[in-house]
Amino acid sequence: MSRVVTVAAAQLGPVGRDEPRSSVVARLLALLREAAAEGCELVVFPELALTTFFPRWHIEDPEELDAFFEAEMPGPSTRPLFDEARELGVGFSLGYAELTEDRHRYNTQLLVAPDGRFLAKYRKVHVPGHEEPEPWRPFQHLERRYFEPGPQGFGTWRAFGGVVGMMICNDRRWPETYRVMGLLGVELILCGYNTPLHYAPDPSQDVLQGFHSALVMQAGAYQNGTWVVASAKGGVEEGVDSLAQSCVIAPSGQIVAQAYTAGDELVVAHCDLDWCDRYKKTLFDFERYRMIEHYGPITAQRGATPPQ
Ligand code: CDT
Repeated sequence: MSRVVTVAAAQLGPVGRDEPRSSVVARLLALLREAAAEGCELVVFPELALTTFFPRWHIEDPEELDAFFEAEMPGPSTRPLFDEARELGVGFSLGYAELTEDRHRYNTQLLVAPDGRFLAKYRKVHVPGHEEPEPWRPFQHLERRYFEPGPQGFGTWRAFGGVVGMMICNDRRWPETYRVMGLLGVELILCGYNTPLHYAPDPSQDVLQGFHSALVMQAGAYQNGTWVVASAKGGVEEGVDSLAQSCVIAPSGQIVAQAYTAGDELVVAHCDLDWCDRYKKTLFDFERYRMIEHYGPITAQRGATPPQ
């Protein structure tokens, strides 16, 4: 039986600070319908897909902040997406700001089956940026103020005929993200991101944003023998330019499809999950070749300890 999954990274262009959920959901629905028409079984939307990237502001009014979060999923404004996806028989993965009943806040990504069943929830582990406002920056990156790290860590789930994992934006820069999922047998990693092109602590990285994003995901895919589907919210959002370049990466590490705009765009690829074993059962046969007796520091310490 073939294990080809047709996937789409459903890239979004900018979402305005005042853009209502209904307008964003209408954009998601348009991408979903286009994906269904192209035979996609799975559509991957970006990180925090329902709103503007609000961590760029110091929001002091708790009500204003809450308005960027979803206390219910699906809620009244997102239900049409769930209904339409089930109707079309298309699964999807959606990033959003989650406010739990006991008021914990997570940067979250959901996985929903083509029949509408809830399959999995992932909460971002690597939360970047800063906790306190830093007025010297042209814009803030206050993710660490607004989100707790996901306490459940990484996971993989049987879905779409294979083993699926999720990561969110900054997670993609850390090799541990891929390796943990690799050790859980991952074959298809779904990732949403919002990556500003300007990195205030070291602007020399600005021109390298596209290179670094591709570099880490291509390496992670290859070293773990997995597909990666990466979906951006790109373009100039509220004056801040963000990386587009949504893409699909094969277990060979090659980019097999990539966005060519910074707006709403579907990036479709046919992912043969059996291709993963070419890497998982050869060069990266973990059971045979990993040398875990030498990897202790990876989980025993957080920071580097150079020699005296
Ligand atoms: N959303 C997100 O995680 N963005 C970060 C920006 C860099 S850290 C301020 C990223 O890794 O792309």
